[in-house]
Amino acid sequence: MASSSTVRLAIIGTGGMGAAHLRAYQASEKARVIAACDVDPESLARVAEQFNIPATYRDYRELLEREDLDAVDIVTPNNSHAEVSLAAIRRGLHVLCEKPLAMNRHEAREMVSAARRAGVIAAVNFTYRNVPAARYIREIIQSGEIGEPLHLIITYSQGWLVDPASPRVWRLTKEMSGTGVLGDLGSHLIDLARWWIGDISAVLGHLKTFVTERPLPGTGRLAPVDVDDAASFLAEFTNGATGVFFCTRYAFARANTQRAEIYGTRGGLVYDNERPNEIQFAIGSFMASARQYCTLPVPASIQASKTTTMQQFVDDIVRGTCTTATFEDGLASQEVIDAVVESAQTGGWVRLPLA
Ligand code: SOE
Repeated sequence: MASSSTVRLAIIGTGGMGAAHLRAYQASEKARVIAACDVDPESLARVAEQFNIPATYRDYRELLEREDLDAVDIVTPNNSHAEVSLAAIRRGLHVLCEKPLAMNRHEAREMVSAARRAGVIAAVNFTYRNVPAARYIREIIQSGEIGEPLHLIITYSQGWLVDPASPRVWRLTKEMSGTGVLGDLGSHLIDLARWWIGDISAVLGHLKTFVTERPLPGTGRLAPVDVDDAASFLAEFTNGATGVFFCTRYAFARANTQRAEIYGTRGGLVYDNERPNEIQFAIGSFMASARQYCTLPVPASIQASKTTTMQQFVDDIVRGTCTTATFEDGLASQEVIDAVVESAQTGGWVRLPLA
């Protein structure tokens, strides 16, 4: 490490999410982004200038030859997460990788084993763990206040594909993305569900593609969409709770809406990411008989400690322990994604773990 409290980072991938990560590093006193890498020279130059990054690379292998790096943040399309992570881990670097962790569980398993062997911090950007309401929900469930969790209904709605002119970007291709909305948004839901309730033991899935061709950015030529636009699945948790999951890119007039209802033996909770500093709750027999849900502000202490995965990653490197979502969490989410894909293909329940 540059000094005991400075972490020298490189960002790999300078698109929209890369810039969002860089803004987060700007807010961290311990982070120093010393290099950026992207195959797209224009985006690379723009971001390097905007964030004052001294060195740029078109090829991540050249970047990884540097001797002065502590960590990399991988914000590339999904099909390079495994390759770039494994190369960085081989160099002994700490890695933060965007979600979904990989294209499938096989890649994700290799990434987990490599990170364990190397003893590096290996984190995944499951960013919604940092929504104050999501953290409060976890605290309440863990406190036992709502009793044993029985049900989770969780949805994630975006609407950008309702527009027929919405272009065929990489997220709409199996080759670069693996799956569609299931990996992109469903991975977040699976992670929140596991973080709140526990592991998932079986799923029954359905995937739907509404529009199978879209105009390519730039040329406008039509190109195939070969991934899911909407994904839904039923789930059973290992603790016996049941779950209903739904995510779509076809939710009219929705930009980025997550909702969840959690029902336990003695209480219920409601989460809405668009109201990040409050939850709704009903706990105990008095509220049960009144059939009332009340709004509860998230405690000031939780609101005040709001952070980003990027800041946590940097702090974790300095501290030497991973406190955010790990590659293991990324793998667990990936296993569920693969099981939903298999279930959608076969039409039947699929039990986890998969072979
Ligand atoms: C695009 O669908 C996207 O940016 C996702 O990739 C993010 O993970 C999600 O947080 C917001 O939407």
